[in-house]
Amino acid sequence: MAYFPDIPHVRYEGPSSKNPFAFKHYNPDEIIEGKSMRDHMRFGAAYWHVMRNGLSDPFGGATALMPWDDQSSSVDNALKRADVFFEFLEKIDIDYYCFHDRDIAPELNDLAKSTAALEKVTAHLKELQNAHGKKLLWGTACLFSHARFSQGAATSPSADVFAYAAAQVKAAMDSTLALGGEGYTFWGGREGYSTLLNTDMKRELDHLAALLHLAVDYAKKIGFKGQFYIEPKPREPSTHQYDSDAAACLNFLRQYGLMGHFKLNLETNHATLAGHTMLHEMTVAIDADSLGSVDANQGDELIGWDTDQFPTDLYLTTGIMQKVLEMGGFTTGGLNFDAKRRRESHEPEDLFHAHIGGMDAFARGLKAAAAIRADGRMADFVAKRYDSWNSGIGAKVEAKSVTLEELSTYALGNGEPTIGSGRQEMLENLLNEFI
Ligand code: XLS
Ligand code: NI
Ligand code: NI
Repeated sequence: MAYFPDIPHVRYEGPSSKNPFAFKHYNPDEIIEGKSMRDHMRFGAAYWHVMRNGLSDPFGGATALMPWDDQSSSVDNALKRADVFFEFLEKIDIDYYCFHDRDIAPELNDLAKSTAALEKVTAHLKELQNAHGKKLLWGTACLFSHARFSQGAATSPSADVFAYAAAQVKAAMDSTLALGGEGYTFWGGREGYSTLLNTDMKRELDHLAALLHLAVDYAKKIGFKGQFYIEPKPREPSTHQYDSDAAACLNFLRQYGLMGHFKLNLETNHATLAGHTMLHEMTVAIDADSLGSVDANQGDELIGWDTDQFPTDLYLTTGIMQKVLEMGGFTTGGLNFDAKRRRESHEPEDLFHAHIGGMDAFARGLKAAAAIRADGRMADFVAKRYDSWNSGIGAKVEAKSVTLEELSTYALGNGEPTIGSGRQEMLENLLNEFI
């Protein structure tokens, strides 16, 4: 272990610990609702943020110190980064990771060479996974950084660009399969438009669906059994991204016959960019039996960008874990920290503080969520609020055994309806009992 010499293995020391390199709340083996915290969370680290994000912003260059990285596009540099990453995973005690093809291996501006580099790094990652007992949550192809994708990848006006994107997806799927990846994600950063003046939206969406169908077919061919995900995001980088939110993604999947093949990978900051809360997005996905995985982060209300901050808001983590428990837990998915340090937090040890904070925040969220469920008052209130649907006229409507005329006759004979309070403030107070 050579790259973080001053950082110890991070362990659970309990809430009274003052050690900044210890978990105060995340106790991996603690059992909650019959399952260990480790298995509830299935934490993942994002290769792109941990290893490749120099922390530049639109006004300034990279600040992150990465003494192990010679900044070259050599395969050797890529292999070394993988070693650093696994030392990080080991010390922070995170079991899973996620990557883009071009995070782990260099873009060499030559498809054959880039693919060969990807294969080399993949073989090394496989050795590292075995040596450290780590697993791949999902892989993906970067179809948004290179200039060739500036006008889209699957939705490019150029069929040749589409083919190039398809080749990258094929290679990234091969690599994900080789690494036993439990999922494969499509995030359409450039799948959208800058202006409708030059855009044939119908045709572009047809092409996007075509690529996803091709990926599903290819998965069958190579025996990839992992879960496919679509990750919604409304904008940044493009003006409008087709996968703008959970509802839009689900509509797209239904329209193109892809519902059974894809679930959603929801990211908190993308929900807020879409003008929704994360809980709204999770509810929409769960109700359609389509919540797959979570990119865990949070945004900044004042900046309003996709700032990808580490999640520290306990209301947020409590809400997310309530939803995760409600759906019966993750199967292939997990909590992937798609989050970066602030530009000012440029030292390697900040990687640790950032992830420790996120893991502890989710541990507190999980405990609070389980306590709210055990208490039962919140669920009881909601159930009672809809009591009128359990019998009488409500039950008939739900059973679809009533006509509009019958409802009219019923209402005419029923007088002015009364309705109970929504009790929002009481419920907010109740929530606060657990935070
Ligand atoms: C960017 C996205 C991206 C995806 C993977 O905003 O969150 O990081 O998770 O391509
Ligand atoms: Ni993401
Ligand atoms: Ni994002």
